[in-house]
Parts: sequence; C-alpha cells; structure tokens
Amino acid sequence: MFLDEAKINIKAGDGGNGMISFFNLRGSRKKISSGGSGGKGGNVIIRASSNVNTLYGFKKKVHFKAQNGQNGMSNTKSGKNGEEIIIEVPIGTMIKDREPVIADLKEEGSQIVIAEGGIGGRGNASFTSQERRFPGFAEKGEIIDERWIDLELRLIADASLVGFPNAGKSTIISSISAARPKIADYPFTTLVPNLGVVSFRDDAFVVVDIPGIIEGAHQGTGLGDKFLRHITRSKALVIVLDGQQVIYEGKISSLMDTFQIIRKELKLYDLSLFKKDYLIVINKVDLFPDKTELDIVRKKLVKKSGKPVLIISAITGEGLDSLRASLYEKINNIRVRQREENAKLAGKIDFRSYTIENTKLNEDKIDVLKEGSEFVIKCKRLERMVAMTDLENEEALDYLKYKLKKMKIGDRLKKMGIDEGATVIIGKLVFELID
Ligand SMILES: Nc1nc2c(ncn2[C@@H]2O[C@H](COP(=O)(O)OP(=O)(O)OP(=O)(O)O)[C@@H](O)[C@H]2O)c(=O)[nH]1
Ligand SMILES: [Mg+2]
Repeated sequence: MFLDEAKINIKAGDGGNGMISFFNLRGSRKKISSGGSGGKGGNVIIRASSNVNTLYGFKKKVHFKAQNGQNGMSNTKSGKNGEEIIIEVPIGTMIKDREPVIADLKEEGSQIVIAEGGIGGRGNASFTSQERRFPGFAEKGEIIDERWIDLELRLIADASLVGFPNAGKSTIISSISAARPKIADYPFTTLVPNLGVVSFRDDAFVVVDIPGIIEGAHQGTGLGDKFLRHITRSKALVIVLDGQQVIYEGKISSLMDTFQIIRKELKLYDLSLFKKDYLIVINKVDLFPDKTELDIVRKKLVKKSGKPVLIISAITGEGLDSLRASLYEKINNIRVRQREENAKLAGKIDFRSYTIENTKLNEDKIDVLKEGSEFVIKCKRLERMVAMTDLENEEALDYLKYKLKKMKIGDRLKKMGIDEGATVIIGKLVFELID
C-alpha cells in the first residue's frame, strides 16, 4: 500500500534526575556529597532509507519514543544516557513541524535530529564548592514534551509520465522498466505512483508513472492533483497522449486540445511544473495502418511546443528506443549541470544532515507576555533552569536565585520595562522582581 502523508508523534527521552547522597569515609566522620548526575535522554532521529518506499507503515505505528536517561546514583556514579531512536522514512520525505518544511531528506542516509533528548540533572556532588560544602539538592532531569510532526513524501524520479487516464502510461513504464503496474482499458487504473528503473547504455534513470489527470484536476476533479507532487522533483516530464483519441473522436484537433489541457493543469498546480523541460509522446501508433494523420499532429505539436514529439507504441515497442535515448539525453544534461553546481558547493554545505539551528539560536531569547498584572517570561534557557530545579527544596531555590542574579536577569527584565515589585513567572516559578 502506498501512502504519501503521515502524522507522527515523537518524544525524545527525558534527562535522568541528579541524585542527592552523602557518604562518610571509613573511619572518619568527614561527610562528602556523592550524588551522581542523570544521563541524557535519547534523541529522535529521522533518516531517509531505501528500505522503505511509502509512509504506509506510519498508519499502524504512530508513536515514537526515545529512551529516558537513567537517574544519577550514589558514589558519584552517573546515570546512563538513553538510547536514541531512528525512524526510517522513504527517500524524498519532507518533514514539517512548526515551520512549513524543516528538512527535506533527499538522499540515502540523510537525517535530522528532530527532537533532542533532555539533559541530565546534576547530582549534589556537582554543586560542592568552598561556600557550599554539603549541598543538599540536585537538579531534576530535563523533561521533553511529545509533539506531532507531519511527513510528506515526494518521490524522486528523473522523469515523470503524465497524461490523461488510459493514455498508456503504465504500459510504457512496464515496457521500458521492470515495474509491473496494473494495466487496463478503463480510466483511473493506476491509483498510486509507480517507480521504474530504466537501463540505458551503462547507466540508468528512474521514471515515475502517476495516476491520470483530467481537466479540473487542480480543483480535485478525477483523482485530483494529489499525485502531482510526486513529479515536482523530476528533471523532465513526458506528456503522454493517447493516439486512439483521434480514432474515437475522428479528428486530430482532439489531441491538440488534450495537450493544452495538460499544460494548463500543470500550470495551475505549480508554475515550476509548467516550466520543467519535457517531451511529448503519441502512443498506440500500432492502431494506425497509416500514419499520415499522426504525422500531421506531430508536426503541429512540435510547432506549438518546440519540444521533441515521438510517435510510439508501448505494446509493439515501436519508438521506445528513441524515447529512452531522448529522455536520457535530457536527464543527463541536467545531471551534469547539477554535479558541477554541487562540486562548487562541496565542503560548504553538508547535504546529508540537518540540525534544527533555530531552536539553538533562540535559547537565550527572552520574550515577555503580560497576563493581567503578571509578566510571563518565555525563554527556553530560563524555563529549562526552573524546570530542572526542585522548587520544594530551599537550597535548590537559593541556588537558582543565585544563578539568575549572576545572569543579570533582573536587570534585563527591568530594561524590558518590568517595574520593581512586579510579579514575574518563569515556568512554575512565581516571584517578585526585587534587587
Ligand atoms: N493498441 C495499443 N494499446 C495500448 C498501448 N498502450 C496501452 N494500451 C492500452 O491502453 C489501455 C490503457 O493502458 P494503461 O497503461 O493502463 O493506461 P494509463 O495511462 O496507465 O491509464 P491510467 O492508469 O488509468 O491513467 C490498456 O488497455 C492498454 O492495453 C499501445 O501502444 N497500443
Ligand atoms: Mg496507469
């Protein structure tokens, strides 16, 4: 089964809690704080892999949770880090999160750390200092919220077959590749895209056959435009026209009309599809004892489009060699150009792995929301500090105050227009802004 959209729920591991413990050296009354730190939670990673071809698997499995970090232990022993979880998706999967697209996994092995595991809380041993010889507090591990993200698959093929239902697209792909889609003499036989690998000389290219489109597809008529997204990444298109239309409708202008409708639908769906390089084939030439009529249409189409127009039969194989050769030439030119561009960029961009840069950059950014007479502080770093503090523990609270003071947060808030004495809220911490 094929599915090209999915919603999944991800959750990175929470950080382990820091431990509070003390021990006495043997034979001495000297106390030492010895609580170890919690381990880091596991990351959630999404990786493109050719092991998977569809997002269908995400219909059954929706929740993905990485392991939590282990809590710290006595004897200053740290907890183990949680194991990461890797979610395999088909090559060509785009990931949408808070932003429309945050990653586009186009190559085998490209990946993104979509959710980073929580940091482990430090154990009380970490807080020992000259002034604080026996810290009676530890940090809690960072809790990571679960969240939903959208996956969208856009197949990556070198060339796409596009045309009206019944034109013979599936027959073509089955004649030039090992793909075996269903073929039948009724419209909308193909319900999901099919990929086929076409060998050419000592090279190969990938072709996709999508369900037929008809006039109004961009507005949802027929199977609509939902499969057009799979041809957006192709290097070239093949517009497949059904020669039989001339026989049925008794006039060659009907093929010209079909061609115009297809061009119009491409344009209305996405201008980039309209601008993509293409060639035209007129299929089912075997039904014509005499090719005069088809030759007339061919010339008209060449004149109209300025593109190559091939007359073929997917059943007898006539013209398929030229189709392979013309397609290969188009694709290869683009490949060469892309290789040159990539070579120029080599070393400058890591194509394979993504990080969510923005969240890192924004950690220190402070936003203030006014809710009634109270001020709610939105800042990733501060919220995390509060969340990791055991607010019931007097000593832990003192330490947090000391940290906030050292970071000059009070001054920053005052500069942002919050008056002394105002009530300020950071996460679960509510306090009055004083010196
Ligand atoms: N005579 C003849 N019939 C063909 C040729 N190519 C395809 N057909 C027939 O045309 C009908 C439709 O072929 P398909 O390959 O299923 O057409 P399609 O474009 O994939 O159709 P949809 O999947 O519905 O969009 C079938 O009955 C095929 O046998 C050809 O070259 N000559
Ligand atoms: Mg088909």
